[in-house]
Amino acid sequence: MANDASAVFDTLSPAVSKGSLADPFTPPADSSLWRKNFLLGAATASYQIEGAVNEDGRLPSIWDTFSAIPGKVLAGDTGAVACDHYHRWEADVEMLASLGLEGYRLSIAWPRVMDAAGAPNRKGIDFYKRLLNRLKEKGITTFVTLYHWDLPQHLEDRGGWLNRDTAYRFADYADLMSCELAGTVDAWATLNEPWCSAYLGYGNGHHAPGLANDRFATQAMHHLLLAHGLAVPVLRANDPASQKGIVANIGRGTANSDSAADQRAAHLFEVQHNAWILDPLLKGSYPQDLFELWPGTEPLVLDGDMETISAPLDFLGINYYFRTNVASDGAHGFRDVPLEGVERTQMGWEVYPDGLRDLLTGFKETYHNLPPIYITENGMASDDEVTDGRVEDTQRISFLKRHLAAVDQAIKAGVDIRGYFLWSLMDNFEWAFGYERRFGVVHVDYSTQKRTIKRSAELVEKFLQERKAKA
Ligand code: IFM
Repeated sequence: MANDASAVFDTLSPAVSKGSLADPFTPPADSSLWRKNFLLGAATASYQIEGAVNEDGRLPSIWDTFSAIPGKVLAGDTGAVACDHYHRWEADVEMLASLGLEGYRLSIAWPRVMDAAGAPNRKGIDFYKRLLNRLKEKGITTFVTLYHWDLPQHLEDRGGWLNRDTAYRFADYADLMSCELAGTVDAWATLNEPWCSAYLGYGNGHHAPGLANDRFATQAMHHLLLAHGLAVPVLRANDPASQKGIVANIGRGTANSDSAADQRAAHLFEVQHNAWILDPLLKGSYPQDLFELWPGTEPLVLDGDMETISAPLDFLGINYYFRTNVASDGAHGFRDVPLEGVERTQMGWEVYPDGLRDLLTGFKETYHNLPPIYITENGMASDDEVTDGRVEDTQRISFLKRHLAAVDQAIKAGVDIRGYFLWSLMDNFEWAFGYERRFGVVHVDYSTQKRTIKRSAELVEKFLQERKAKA
């Protein structure tokens, strides 16, 4: 399948070009990854893999509605079947365990487990009970995200994240799930990537529910963070032994020149991508520079909200993918200036591992109460094909190796990083890009649902075996 990324791919150095295995995965002997308590796992999300959208009482989510609108998702794809994980979960858990992965990060579909009146949907809850029990039997550490973007449509019909009431409904949902699943979850994350829910969902409309207004984005963000803050004490009360945290996607912004205007643009990029979420969580306030970028968009904040939002966390989940080179837009914002001649992935995203290290070390400086960190997502999409039963995803192997080296550098610089989850365990529904973009370390043939272990997964498995043998 031809695309921009494949053109860039062909220009890569021999060490990372197609078909070469000259750059294997195994980290150097002095890497922190050899520590046996550094958790190495893989992640997925409910709407991206489960399918079975009309089964066992599941209600529609905003992504069912959005993906049914022509033009919103590439090729008109939807999550109706996805990886059919709802029916194939047992084989998928076997596959995860056979790869030796130590951790699994999954999310719960809110519309599967509660009806519109807030009553439990027993069949949906039982699915997650069976899944988590099996993972525990296999000795796999479980990270469970409560909200990975599949808001029940009936809540969106009442305003979704623009309605403060959704935050309270989320706390009810967290209450139900933590009562039901206590003891099978090692770590709870309230939200996955509130930046995407707020900005892509309500700010530019690229994601469900598809609204486009900066003021909506800041208000949606406030209600998402409030939902998080309301849920944390509920999770603590119901499931005291587990860790509680949240997952943020972070973006590296670099300046296109040394000019003060471009430097300021890069700063504003990172305020918009990182400080917008991390400041309220870790400092109890919104960064004022955000409102320089988007004048007049201050959200409505009630007394006590910021204290609720900034309650201490046990961990912070960090998702990192790429950097963006920016310049001043000549007004009070920034504009992207894509760099030429850099390595890119199938998404067109620049491969820039230093950005992960630099952001993590920067957060340690900025936030004195930075909790322990898990890299809850990192990975890349490539145009993978099965040839003679094999998938040689050479660019991914090199990508993972370099990003894990960046994690090691951050650890050596003093950042407390406890684990890393590959995004993703298997190819899946990549939101507005449908099934074309393949992020998995396992290939999925969507016409047969056949899973094929990619070379990257084999090398991760080999490393984990070696690490185990040394322990
Ligand atoms: O697939 C997504 C995931 O759902 C959230 N983080 C980024 C991934 C790749 O775009």
